[in-house]
Amino acid sequence: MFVQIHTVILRYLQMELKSPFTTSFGTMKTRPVLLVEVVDEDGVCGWGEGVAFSAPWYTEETIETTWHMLETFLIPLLFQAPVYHPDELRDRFSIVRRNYMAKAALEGAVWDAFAKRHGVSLSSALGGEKKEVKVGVSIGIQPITNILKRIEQALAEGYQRIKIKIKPEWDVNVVREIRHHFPDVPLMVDANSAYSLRDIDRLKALDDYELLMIEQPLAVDDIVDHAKLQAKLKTPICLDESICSYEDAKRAIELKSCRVINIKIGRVGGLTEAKRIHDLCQQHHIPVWCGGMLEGGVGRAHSIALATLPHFSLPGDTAASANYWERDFIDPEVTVDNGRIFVRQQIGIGYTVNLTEVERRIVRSKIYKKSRG
Ligand code: OSB
Ligand code: MG
Repeated sequence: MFVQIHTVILRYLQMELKSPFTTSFGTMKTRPVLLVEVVDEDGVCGWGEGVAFSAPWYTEETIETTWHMLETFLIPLLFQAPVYHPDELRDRFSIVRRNYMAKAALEGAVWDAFAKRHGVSLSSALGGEKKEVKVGVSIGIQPITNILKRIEQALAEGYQRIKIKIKPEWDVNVVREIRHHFPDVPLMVDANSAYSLRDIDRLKALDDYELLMIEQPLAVDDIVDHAKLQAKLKTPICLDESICSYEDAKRAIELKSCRVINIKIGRVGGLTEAKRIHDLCQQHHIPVWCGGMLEGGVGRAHSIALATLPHFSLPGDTAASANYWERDFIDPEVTVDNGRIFVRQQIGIGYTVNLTEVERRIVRSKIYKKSRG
């Protein structure tokens, strides 16, 4: 059995976040979403989501570069030949350097179509086993009283760990205050690369607060300095932005640049690569968890399916739809029950895309068709 895609539809949606999200880099109030729909010869559909933002602060990609890469290179490559297994796309797309979020968006849609053709859930197609996944929340930079309120609310909803964003001078003081109110809460921090080794004293001061991990403290491309820092910290370092491939993970593990890895489908170029990194980390006893990119429902569904793989042992960032949106564009919306998401067993991603909700937010869309012959 194979999937021959003959139509791809790209849709650019503008979503409004319920509350602004601030990281060490800046604030987001809206979230553009690139929805990718693929249709095969028998009319089977698959859905993927591009997770690049409108500006290149997290990685070099933006929603516009993603669109360009898909239109000019990746969709034509997909049309070129049938896909017997989505794992083949990693090689087929490798003639395009990097542009991982663009690749992941299209590959994810093919994975969904592939699972649907085989009559299985995306989770089983990937080899996932778990029937529920554990999740936490990521809380942006905001006045400390708001952070404390958000934590209280998240714990009441059962979320299994709290992550806060930090930046220089908004770190030890905030963590100390949180620990004062919540001495035992599973807590971690994410710096999105805001520090350098010159800040080592600030980072070492965080060692006193029983943090689960410090996510991406240093430069995106510097696993050498991360290794130096990890050697001086008790707290595990978790790499996010630095790990864009299996090779990156291999090098970081070898250099001891981190003790935990956050896997995001978009950042590593798709589900196939995410699974390879998962397997590598399993071999090396490096715990992994599934990161988030403030996704819409389709991206959220893909993350849930990935997190059912056995070595995803730590709670991920895939919170409920209602944590981000007044109304997500999938049915049902993603809900969290006592810090767990129950994995839907329907075929493919297990959620349906609500085209009425999609239409309300469309900025533009375009249909691409495979030429005959
Ligand atoms: O660094 O993990 C990150 C959001 C946008 C970009 C990068 C990151 C994040 C988050 C939130 O931390 C994750 C989520 O809730 O989806
Ligand atoms: Mg991060």
